[in-house]
Amino acid sequence: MSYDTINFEISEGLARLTLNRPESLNSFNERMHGEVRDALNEVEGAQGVRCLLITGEGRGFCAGQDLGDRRTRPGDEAPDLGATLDRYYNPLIRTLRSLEIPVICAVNGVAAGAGANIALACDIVLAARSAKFIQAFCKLGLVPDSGGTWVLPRLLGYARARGLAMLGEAVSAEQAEQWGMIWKCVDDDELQSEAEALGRHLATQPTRGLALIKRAMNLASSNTLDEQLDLERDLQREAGRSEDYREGVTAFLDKRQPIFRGR
Ligand code: T3D
Repeated sequence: MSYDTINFEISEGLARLTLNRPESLNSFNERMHGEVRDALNEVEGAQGVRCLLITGEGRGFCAGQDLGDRRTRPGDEAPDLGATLDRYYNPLIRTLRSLEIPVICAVNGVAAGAGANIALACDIVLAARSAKFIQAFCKLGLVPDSGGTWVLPRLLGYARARGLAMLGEAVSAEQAEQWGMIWKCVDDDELQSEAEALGRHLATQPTRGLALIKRAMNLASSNTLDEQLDLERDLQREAGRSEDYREGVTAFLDKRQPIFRGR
């Protein structure tokens, strides 16, 4: 299927989704929401997709909502932004968090507004050294959305989360790495090759086990220790029944590299 606002391909177990409206820093219009939704449906439905890599075309990763679609004239009724969250952004974040494969985000440039929080919803975030993260919402009188008010305090603590949300200051990729907001900051010209290598690696790993790790991490911040211990027991029971676990142990004992099939 060909798209206007994204590039999307799947090969060797790795799905690559590139936001492609560089003239507006890959901001989201309705068409792009629809195309991203289609691509993610394909990822969810396809056999053998074992990792998803998201990045942006051009000098930005994503500047959030396309504000060109939000221009109003005096007398116009206020738009219902809650409806767009319900319809587009919230399902997107829920899908990224619940996909049963690792999702890598390669933040190639500025990530602002919902663009920043879409990146932070991914499992492993790499960012180019020149990239920055901006909670731009406050500059428009809005609230961080796409999970921003949930993820920022968890990653950074309330002091930094409040500061970023209320001031809208840019956080450089280096600062983001130092603060534990992202996995890694890499040189600009190495971002795509590092992200690709990571994606290829993850696409050969025990996909079922990685999905269970993701589930455990998703629940960790709302569970008590007792609940999390019970969850780990249940997930470990499930992981222990996978073919990949058997292969991992056998390969270790045979002193050879494991061949994981993702089952
Ligand atoms: O509305 C709802 O449905 C609710 C949901 C909201 C979710 C949200 O994401 S709200 C937040 C929306 N995003 C923003 O407020 C960010 C707006 N953009 C910026 O602040 C700046 O562009 C950046 C800090 C991201 C980058 O600055 P800079 O100086 O590197 O680039 P620039 O010159 O501002 O932008 C380059 C072009 O992209 C420019 O177009 P031009 O002049 O070359 O024709 C600019 O207008 C365009 N652009 C950037 N961001 C957006 C955009 N066009 C439409 N929408 C954008 N969000």
